[in-house]
Amino acid sequence: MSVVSIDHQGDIAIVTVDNPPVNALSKALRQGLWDAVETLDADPSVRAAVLICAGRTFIAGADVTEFGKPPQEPHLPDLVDRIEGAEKPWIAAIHGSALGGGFEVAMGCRFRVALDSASVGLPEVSLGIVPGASGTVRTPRLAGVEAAVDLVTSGKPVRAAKALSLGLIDAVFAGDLQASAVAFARDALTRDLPPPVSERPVTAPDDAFWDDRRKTVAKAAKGADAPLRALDCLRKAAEAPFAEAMAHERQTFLELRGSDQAAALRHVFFAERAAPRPPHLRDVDPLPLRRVGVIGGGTMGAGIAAALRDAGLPVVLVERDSEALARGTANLRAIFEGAVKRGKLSDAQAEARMAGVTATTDYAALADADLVIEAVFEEIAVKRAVFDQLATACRLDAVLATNTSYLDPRLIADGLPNPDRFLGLHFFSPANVMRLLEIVPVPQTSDRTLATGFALARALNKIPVQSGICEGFIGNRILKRYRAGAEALVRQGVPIAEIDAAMRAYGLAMGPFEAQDLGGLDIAFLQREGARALGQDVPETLGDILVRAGRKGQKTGGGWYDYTPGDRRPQPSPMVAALLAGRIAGTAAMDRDAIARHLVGEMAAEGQAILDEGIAARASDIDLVEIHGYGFPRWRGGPMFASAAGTRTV
Ligand code: T1G
Ligand code: NAD
Repeated sequence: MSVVSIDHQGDIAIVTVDNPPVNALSKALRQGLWDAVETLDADPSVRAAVLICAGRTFIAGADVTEFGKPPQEPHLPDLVDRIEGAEKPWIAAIHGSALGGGFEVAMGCRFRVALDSASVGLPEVSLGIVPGASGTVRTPRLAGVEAAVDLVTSGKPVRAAKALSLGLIDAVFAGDLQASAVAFARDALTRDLPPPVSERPVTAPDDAFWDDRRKTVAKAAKGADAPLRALDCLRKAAEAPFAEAMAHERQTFLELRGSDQAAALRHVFFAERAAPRPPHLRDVDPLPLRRVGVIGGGTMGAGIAAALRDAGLPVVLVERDSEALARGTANLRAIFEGAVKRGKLSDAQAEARMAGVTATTDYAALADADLVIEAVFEEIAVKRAVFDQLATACRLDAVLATNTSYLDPRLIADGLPNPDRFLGLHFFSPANVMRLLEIVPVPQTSDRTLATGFALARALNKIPVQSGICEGFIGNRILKRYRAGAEALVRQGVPIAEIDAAMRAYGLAMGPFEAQDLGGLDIAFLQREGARALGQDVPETLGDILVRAGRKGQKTGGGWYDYTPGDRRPQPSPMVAALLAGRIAGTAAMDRDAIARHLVGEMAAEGQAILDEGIAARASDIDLVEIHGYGFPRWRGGPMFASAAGTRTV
């Protein structure tokens, strides 16, 4: 089957690309398009060409699977130039997403038209590279430099209407795209054609513009190289001749394509596509999700309910009594009001979110729920009582889930009728923001129940990772090892502030001690105390000493650091030094790279143990947990990838 075919509607040629699943620009496709230009240039009956794609989307970019291999001719920038130089004008007809090389091919066309549901973008920086086929050089010539900077350095696509307003496309249609594109072509031929995109003028902003953008792009990039390199390419495009700017872009693209950051980001790209589709569930139909119950309107329950409402799912929010229900409802409303304040939601949308919530203390309201997620106190007796009520209130086929962080979900399943419909669904706080969802089956969990957990993740745009049962599952177990490793360095005399600074320099939003002060030292302390109460041997940690001294973090004015009221900046604490004096062996100097390498190695060592025990299915799943649950820098690939690659650089 040819990936490119040519039909005719009178004097308009229809060039159709068909390269499933996303029409990626493989070598065969690039060659097919090159040949199509040659064929149509030689056909006197053809006056214009419409480039359209079969399947779910326009060309979604270069073929990422080819990235690890030497580039093969025809190279994409040459193909884009060949299309632009065709004797007959080409019109790109876009549906789905025209991304990366796909949009670059469209910019080689004389015109671009799109369905109103389509989007266009240049996501290359999310793969650690810059556009490599004129994206940084043609985009400013269509949309102007300012819009091009936003599009290229963010990597975020824009919808058709916005693309039209920016000048990235020339028309937006509803309905039959091909027919509309052919009519557009015929109409365009009745007038003088605009110049090819490469010949259109671009206005160069002043130095102040570039200085300002460098600051904002660097801040958003958080250590990733590609966005700033893309900014340099865009400045070249604004200030240098087209050919010189193209050469600069190509050189930058080839350099970054072989970089550690690009390798790490490609690893994450494929990991994010493997995790949501475990092979053993490929042919298993999930339970349809039409109505979801949430038990508990506290920190997690409100966040989970918000995530469900954001996905358009009706929610039944159940609390233990009317006062708690009022608090829970207020928690949920506060989340949407915050979104309105940030401009993410309109007032009407926030109201619609709340209108889809049935708030009640009556479990009978769950009679038609397809799924119920429990998020009540982290106490097994409380949870068991809740599931006793769910067992009678819910349909026998309703999926029942616990959001517990540390309790063994088997302790709940064992007392439950139809335990095949039970599993753990471990959300991360804030549950309507963090994309990670640890899916924890118990031995009785059926494949259909498990498939429903993965279907929920898809519906909520979450990254699902299946976890076996151990203390803390995957993420919190690695967090415990990471924190123990950091405390061990403190005991060796490495300053607390140095450790935090090292992990921030590595790319984390904050270091292990700052993070505990923000979240509260008492959460983990209570978990350790609970284990000790059950007779487990849990050695004292430095954190225990601080909590016992009343230092629970920012919420008590001090934890690992001191805080002056109203100022969240951490300050080294003489009190902490005194409290820990007997446990710190002098002072130890350790450079920040070594600190980061050591602590990432500790995470990876625990990850390897998790793999060896079969708690996680693959190392890349562990990387996803750290990236999407704990803010591990994406451009490092995750602790497993970074540690394996760590023989190169940290
Ligand atoms: N190359 C190869 N395979 C790809 C691919 C790509 N660019 N994009 C997706 N796939 C595969 C994916 O692995 C999965 O395979 C299947 O398609 C469905 O993907 C020169 C150099 C297009 C919005 O970064 O954003 O162009 O697991 O589950 O949710 O400047 O895929 O089924 O076997 O994501 O409907 C720039 C990346 C490349 C686009 C569709 N382009 N893809 O989302 O499906 S760099 C991108 C996406 C570039 C030029 C540079 C999404 C999508 P499998 P999916 P989806
Ligand atoms: P929380 O104290 O904020 O909220 C618990 C809620 O449960 C309260 O509103 C309480 O009124 C309600 N509740 C108690 N008994 C109930 C009953 N019988 N029926 C209905 N509602 C009842 O606690 P949280 O932080 O939201 O944690 C809830 C669960 O989520 C725990 O199992 C916790 O381990 C887990 N979890 C917490 C986090 C986190 O960061 N806080 C992250 C992941 C998972």
